[in-house]
Amino acid sequence: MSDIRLKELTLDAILDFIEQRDPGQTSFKQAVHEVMESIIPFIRTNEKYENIGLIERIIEPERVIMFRVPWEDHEGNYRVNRGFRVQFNSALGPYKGGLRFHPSVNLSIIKFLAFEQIFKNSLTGLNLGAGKGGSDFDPKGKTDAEVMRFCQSFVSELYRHISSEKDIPAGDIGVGEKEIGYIYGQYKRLTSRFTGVITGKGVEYGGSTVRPQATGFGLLYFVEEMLNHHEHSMDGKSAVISGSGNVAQYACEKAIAKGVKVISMSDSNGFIYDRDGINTKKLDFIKELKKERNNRIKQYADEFGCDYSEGKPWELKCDIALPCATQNELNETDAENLIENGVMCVAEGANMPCTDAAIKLFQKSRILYAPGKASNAGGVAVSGMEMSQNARRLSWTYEEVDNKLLEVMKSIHEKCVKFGENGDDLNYMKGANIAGFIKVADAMLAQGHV
Ligand code: NDP
Ligand code: 2IT
Repeated sequence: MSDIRLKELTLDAILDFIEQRDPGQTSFKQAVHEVMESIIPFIRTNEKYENIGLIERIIEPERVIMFRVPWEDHEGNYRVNRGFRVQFNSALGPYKGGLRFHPSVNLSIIKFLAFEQIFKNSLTGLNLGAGKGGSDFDPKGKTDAEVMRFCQSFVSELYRHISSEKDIPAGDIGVGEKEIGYIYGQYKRLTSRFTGVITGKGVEYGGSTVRPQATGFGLLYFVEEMLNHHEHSMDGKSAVISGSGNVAQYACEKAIAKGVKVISMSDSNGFIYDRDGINTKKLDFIKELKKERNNRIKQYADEFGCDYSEGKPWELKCDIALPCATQNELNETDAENLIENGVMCVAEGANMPCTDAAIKLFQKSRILYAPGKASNAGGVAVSGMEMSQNARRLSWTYEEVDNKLLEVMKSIHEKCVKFGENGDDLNYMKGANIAGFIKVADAMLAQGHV
């Protein structure tokens, strides 16, 4: 155990190396696998990245923080959850990435998310390092008072590890504007500082316009770039969106605005199938519904009289599929169904929603496939803009931020095109990985063996 070394620059050797040091971290291994598949051939043809321990360093977090989060439920029972913050890479800037509250959270999941964030944040072109955190706390079934007490306890430990210059968390699954408010309030109480230490804040206390919309809108801006690049358009296409949370809602809003007919949204119980398409009014119903964390998407079917089924929506026929819920929600069988039904574009709003086998199938079938680290980078990009506004104590207008977001998504698409060339094909995964890697690797090289 004391002297485990990476023996050679191959995918198997890297995955073995991880398994020996951190047995059973399957999600983390999956994320590393996805990136290294493109990076290894690239390093082999670029000598400056070889033999300097770069791979060993890039897959090892700079710091892992795990802590106890004690809190009291509404019946007066003592409860204990586990908190995490993985500060993965600061070559490009302060650690940046969301916090996830979900019962499935463990170290492997937080490491996979923080690892993906390295390349995503690099692609935005902003100076953002990468981190991720969260807890195995389940906000479902909890009262607001319980969630607030939990957040306060969580921050009572986290606050000493973060600052506007060092590590700036944000939201993710289970952490929306309400939780961000509680987290920020407690940080301020403990430090007496009103700084931009967290993003996704309400606009009235330092948040940025367009941050709630940013990931979903950015996803659709990216899809439009992909389609236009391949001489297709959005107008008149049909789409299936999984999830009905922050990312899914604003993906749906922008899709409708672009003339796309969205026929499905979902939650962890099931999905609705609305043959007429979700319109703005019906989407407003979903937004209202999801403000209460225990409501279910089935209530949409009850309200509007459309179909509802348990399970996942990938058997529905559509032109565009946008997985916006969680990791590994779209597997090989789902990919087969989508392809059989004539899907032309699959773009990830969630982090790592497609399994490796599903991705391979899309690529083999020449379906336009966009990896999350490129297509969902709009959220963290606008978080970066929130940090700039906070540092300069000013606020940009909705139009200013929206235009900047569009420019970032266009530039990420350009980078994917530049580095994703694959014979007569375009591999967005390869393009995103290599473009993201180069900037981080060069910064790491410049900063010495740290
Ligand atoms: P929310 O908590 O707002 O919504 C999550 C949605 O996904 C809900 O509809 C939820 O259903 C569903 N979901 C969660 N877990 C599962 C599961 N195990 N199986 C099926 N459905 C599930 O989170 P976000 O919209 O913020 O995040 C969604 C995805 O987008 C995540 O992968 C996140 O990492 C990623 N992302 C988020 C960004 C952001 O800015 N928020 C930025 C970039 C990526 P239910 O209510 O039933 O749990
Ligand atoms: O996965 C992600 O990029 C996020 N959850 C958003 C991170 C952020 O810092 O805005």
